[in-house]
Amino acid sequence: MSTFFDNRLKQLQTAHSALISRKNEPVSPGNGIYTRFRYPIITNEHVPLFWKYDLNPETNPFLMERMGINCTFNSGALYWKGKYLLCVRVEGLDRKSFFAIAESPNGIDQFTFWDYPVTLPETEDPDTNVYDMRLVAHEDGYIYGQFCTERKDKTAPKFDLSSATAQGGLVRTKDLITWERLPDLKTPSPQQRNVVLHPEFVDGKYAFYTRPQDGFIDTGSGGGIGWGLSDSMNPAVLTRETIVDERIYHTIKEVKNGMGPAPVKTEKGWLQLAHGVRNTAAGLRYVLYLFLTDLKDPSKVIAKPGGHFIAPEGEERVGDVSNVTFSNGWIVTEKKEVFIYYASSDTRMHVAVSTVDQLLDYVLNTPPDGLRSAACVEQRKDLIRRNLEFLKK
Ligand code: M1P
Repeated sequence: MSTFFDNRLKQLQTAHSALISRKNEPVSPGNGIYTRFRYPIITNEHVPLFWKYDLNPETNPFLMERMGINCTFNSGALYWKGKYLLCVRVEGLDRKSFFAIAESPNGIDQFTFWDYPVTLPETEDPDTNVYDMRLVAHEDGYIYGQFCTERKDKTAPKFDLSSATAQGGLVRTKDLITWERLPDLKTPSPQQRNVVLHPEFVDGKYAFYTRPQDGFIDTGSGGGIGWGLSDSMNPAVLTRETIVDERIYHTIKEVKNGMGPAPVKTEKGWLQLAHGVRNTAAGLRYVLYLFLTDLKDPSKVIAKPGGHFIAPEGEERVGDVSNVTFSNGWIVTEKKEVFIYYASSDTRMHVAVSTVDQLLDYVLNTPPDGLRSAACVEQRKDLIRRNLEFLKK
């Protein structure tokens, strides 16, 4: 091995190990709803060196990257065999995404990737791109993955190389190594993204949150987050979609919204994490919001705080698609801590930590969106009045 190659390899290894072993730090005092952490938990620099470099000095004397990684984001999450697992959307420099499992002993740092990415079987209509896997341990005993499968729109004119179609891809596994591909979810809508399987049977059926959309980007007549029931997972077919959480003018979810991870069951209802999108002069802004649905009927909203729950802050605001926070994974521990995994600007992964009690307090006691400036200022005046009276005592 040449001295040059040897030195460069050592430098790369030292930097990589320092990054993987770096301790994360809570950012205080925070907002009392959750605690953010100082460092992103997974970036493109976290992937193993042997995914990017040819480590043989004879075939790669300059030790250059042969297959770089662009970003690591939108990750499904699962607590499994005592480890915090993320199913990360990894995007190569070639713009194709694939899935890879990274694990951590504590959920906030030391995330390391398993040696190989996920081998995802294809259907007879191969996916061009796959992304945003939700991992759901269903009560039927399988771990299901729901992801977006994107293919070129075959009906588009020849010169149009951008039009695509999005559908709900489905896989299942028992060991997170061997995956069985199921037919794509069938729904009444032309396209689907942000499909999420509810973890329990509802009326003896598999229940899905959907996001009906007319086009690849625009939801068009798709009114918000949808809901439907299927007799089976193979194939999963929804003959009817109803709207659970609608898009509303001049709110954080005016342009579109979509379910995040599968909901968390609590004594007061199902905690639901979703993203809402609005348009601005600088492009779309994606924020996260939280709401609660009924324990018996998870499609019935029973508490809906106004405004966003998490929005991009500081460095999170900038990336490949700036001004975006997106979440498709969270983990609840036996101690009822909640690890919320979110990506910023389609570039890197972060964690925010809360508890079931804090999140229930948030959803049950945050005023709903007043929908008009005058109503919102009255809500705030009420808070101010109560505080000033309390402080006088
Ligand atoms: O670029 C922001 C997000 O855009 C899409 O989400 P939605 O379907 O709600 O618009 C997805 O491509 C998502 O991966 C991406 O983070």
